[in-house]
Amino acid sequence: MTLVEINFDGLVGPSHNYAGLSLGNLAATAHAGEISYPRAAALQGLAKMQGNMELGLPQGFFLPLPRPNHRFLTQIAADGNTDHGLIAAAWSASSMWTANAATVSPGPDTRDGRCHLTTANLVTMPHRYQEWPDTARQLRLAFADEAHFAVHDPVPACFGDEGAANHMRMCRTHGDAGLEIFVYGRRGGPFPARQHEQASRIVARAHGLNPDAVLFVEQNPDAITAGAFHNDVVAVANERVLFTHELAFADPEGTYAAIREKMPEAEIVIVPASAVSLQEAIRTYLFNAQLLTLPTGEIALVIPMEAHESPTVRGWLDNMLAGNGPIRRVIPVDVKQSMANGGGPACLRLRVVADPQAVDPRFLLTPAKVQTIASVVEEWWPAQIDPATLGSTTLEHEVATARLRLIEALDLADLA
Ligand code: SUG
Repeated sequence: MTLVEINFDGLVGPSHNYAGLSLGNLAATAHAGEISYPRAAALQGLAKMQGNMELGLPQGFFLPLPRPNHRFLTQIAADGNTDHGLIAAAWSASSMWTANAATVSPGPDTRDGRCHLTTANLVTMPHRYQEWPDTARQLRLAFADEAHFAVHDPVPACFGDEGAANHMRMCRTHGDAGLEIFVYGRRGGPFPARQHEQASRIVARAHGLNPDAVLFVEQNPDAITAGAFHNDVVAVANERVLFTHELAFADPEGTYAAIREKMPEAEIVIVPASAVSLQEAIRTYLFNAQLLTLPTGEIALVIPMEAHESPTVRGWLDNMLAGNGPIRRVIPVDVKQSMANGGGPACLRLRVVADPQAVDPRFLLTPAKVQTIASVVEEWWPAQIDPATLGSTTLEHEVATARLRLIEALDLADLA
């Protein structure tokens, strides 16, 4: 059995829009009310997946969830007088950010040797809370093989859980036992702390993690206040490398020391605020990057174009590459449509360490499937959406038909 890291990206749904629903997510709030381009958004996401696949990395995907979500509209007793923001919630394509779909503990870390996934409850925001039942259904299909996987329902809704976006794993190689680092928020000025400590602790217990190979770390409240609504906006880890902003954690020195104690070979790459301010890091999503081990063993950072285009960030990265640190390559990608809603390259993927043979092959990307998905998107995805039109029956027909065409093309009628 070969355990490898598979990145499962969320295909951007046909209802992708800018409704401005996420308080504390500065990009989403800034773009509220603008016209979105779902077709371009989906093609950008697909190009990112294709790029990573062409680097020789296994790539998976998840389908967009059914929108508008009639189950949610019924639950909120929507009628003609319902607030437009709540109606818009039922149309949100937010499941594209699969880093929030679940928290994943690979088999080498767990008591029973299976890969455990806990579906995130996403209770803090209504448009995200509606995701989990359909997400759990999709996870149970993709990871149906119970000899290898255990998919859990969410933790109780009194504890906010936003999944892998607040979870980092460090290890020698992906297939070795790792150190799992759970980052929670306590305070965040005017913004909610979306990941609760107790949710993280429940997930760690439910996954059967070794208590000696787990850390619980508080996120810096100033980072939340500055717009880092998830830890993955200010830090990312891969194998022995942690790439972090100096202001990511409430107690940075204590956090680094605890990591080094448990994993002496850890390499911590810290970007000081004097080089890149927290504001610039959050504006450009430098840390919302995919930190990947290429088949050559080289570690690469897949960053959003916004980071590449920032002279400050670019200057820091160029210096880093000129030195002899562990990150040897920087690859910029254009995911601007997702970025305008506060979702960078890292938000768009869920990392699962597993044997690809154990995964339902319908969720694994191939060059042929890239073509299939691209042609469905080009033919059926709306070119643009004005969020004021969410709720219209014409748009509903367009969005539902588009998703159905994709389901047919990918032989995933189980998710219809
Ligand atoms: O939950 N944006 C998402 C972005 C999620 C990013 N994920 C990670 N950091 N892993 C969110 O805030 C915007 C939707 C809107 O406003 O219409 C939104 O939900």
